[in-house]
Amino acid sequence: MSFKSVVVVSNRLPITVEKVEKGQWVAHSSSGGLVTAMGPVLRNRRGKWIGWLGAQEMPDDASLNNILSKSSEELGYTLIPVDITSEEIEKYYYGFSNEILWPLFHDFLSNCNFDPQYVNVYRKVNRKFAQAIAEHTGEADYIWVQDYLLFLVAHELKEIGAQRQTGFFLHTPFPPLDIFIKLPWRFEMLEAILEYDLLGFQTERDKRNFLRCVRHLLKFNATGRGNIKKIVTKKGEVHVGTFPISIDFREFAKSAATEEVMETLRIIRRNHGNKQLILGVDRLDYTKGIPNRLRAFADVLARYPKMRGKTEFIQIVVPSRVDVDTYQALKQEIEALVGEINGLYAEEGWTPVYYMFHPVSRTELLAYYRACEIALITPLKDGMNLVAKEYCASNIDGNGVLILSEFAGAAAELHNGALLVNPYHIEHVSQSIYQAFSMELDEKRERMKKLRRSIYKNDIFHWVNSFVRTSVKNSNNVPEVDFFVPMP
Ligand code: GDG
Repeated sequence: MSFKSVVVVSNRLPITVEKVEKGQWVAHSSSGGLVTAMGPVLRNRRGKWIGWLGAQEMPDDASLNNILSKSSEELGYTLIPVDITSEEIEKYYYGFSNEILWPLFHDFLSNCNFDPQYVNVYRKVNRKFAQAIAEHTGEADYIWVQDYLLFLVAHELKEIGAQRQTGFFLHTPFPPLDIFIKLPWRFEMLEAILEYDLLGFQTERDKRNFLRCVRHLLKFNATGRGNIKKIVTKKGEVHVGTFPISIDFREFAKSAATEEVMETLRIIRRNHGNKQLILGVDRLDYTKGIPNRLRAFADVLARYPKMRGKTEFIQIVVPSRVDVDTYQALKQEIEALVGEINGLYAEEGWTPVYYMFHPVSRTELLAYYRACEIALITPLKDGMNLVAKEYCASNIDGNGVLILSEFAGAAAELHNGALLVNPYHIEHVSQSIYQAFSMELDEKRERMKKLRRSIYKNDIFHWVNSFVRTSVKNSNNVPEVDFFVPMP
């Protein structure tokens, strides 16, 4: 048999729908790295993407069909929506996924709400995804499932008797045994994960944590040398590997040089004078370490008075889950810290922290990447952190400095050029900010060259191809010639 087509399955489809005037619906395409990378693979084989439309209110049938066929035609592959009710979203998405798995997998055990009502709905929605796959794909299709919201899909496919080759990629970290073991449904979850044919993790650390949980809790040992390990279970065999996700390097480097970005860059430089700019860009989330970062910035201003008036910290926070108490409290903590620092140090012509609580356009984001001499990326834990890679790819002048948390997946690849910090060690982060502020141009260039070379070599196309190649190699299926993404 040969693989006929690739089918990507993720919680969200790569479009969002919006109701505009007179009850009309419009679709907007998403532009993340995953969408860019999967596009050519899916187009080549007339593939499919299965996911939730993300709308609280569903369009009527006629509008839905219209939107889906138009978007599918534009994208060059078929979009298949999974219908999830708002009650299911509450318990599967906000509940089990984001109040249990998200904090647990980022080592925030105290943020977990192990509400027993959530798990059944999580199972039910994973079953819905499996049913959509069974209905819209065939045995010769390759099913590639994304992220922690859909751990049970391979298991549910088997339960309903649908034979498929499946791969799974985890975008978040995988926690150490001591933390994973606290999950009340740890055995069920681990056994279900092992029902995929290939499992991909962001880093060696995550793969090692996973294999240790499997060994300790289920008594299965992994075999094999090198990246890809094999585990034989009672139900079959599964391969496990590390596949660090990346970005479309060339696209970022090209876009960063456009006239539109240059124009915005000039405006930013004009508005901030000749200060050394430090940048932070994050979704509002307790894993991103924004308060610690602000404390480190306050510390560096206190320790090195000569930095006052000469540096500014631009922090962009993209609103997320603001109606949840923990997130609201985090927002207040951030805003209180920004107020304190500005209150203490601001003077005529200088505001130390320039804070935005809204997303910026892609053009503005690229212009900020170019304008800021230092990127301060200090998550307390992160699967990868694409902002770190985007900052370097957009740094076409080659003189930026990346300060990066040891606990971001990206640190595994970028440790040679970045200044690595422990985000919990405020004084160390503060020292690193000072080191970056006073670094000689030659050293900056040397470091940035290493960073850019590594991201260029291991870009998003490399990520897709290595995952798909491993799937093909470890299955009995012969690949079709155009199964891989053509390298740009
Ligand atoms: C998960 C894992 C892993 C941010 N602000 C703006 C904006 N962004 C874009 C960035 C970047 C993306 O959002 C954020 O990506 P991250 O990787 O940092 O984080 P998560 O969303 O948490 O993603 C993570 C990732 O999956 C991939 O596997 O790296 O660890 O948690 O692309 O550019 N874009 C625009 N305006 C903004 O204000 N236009």
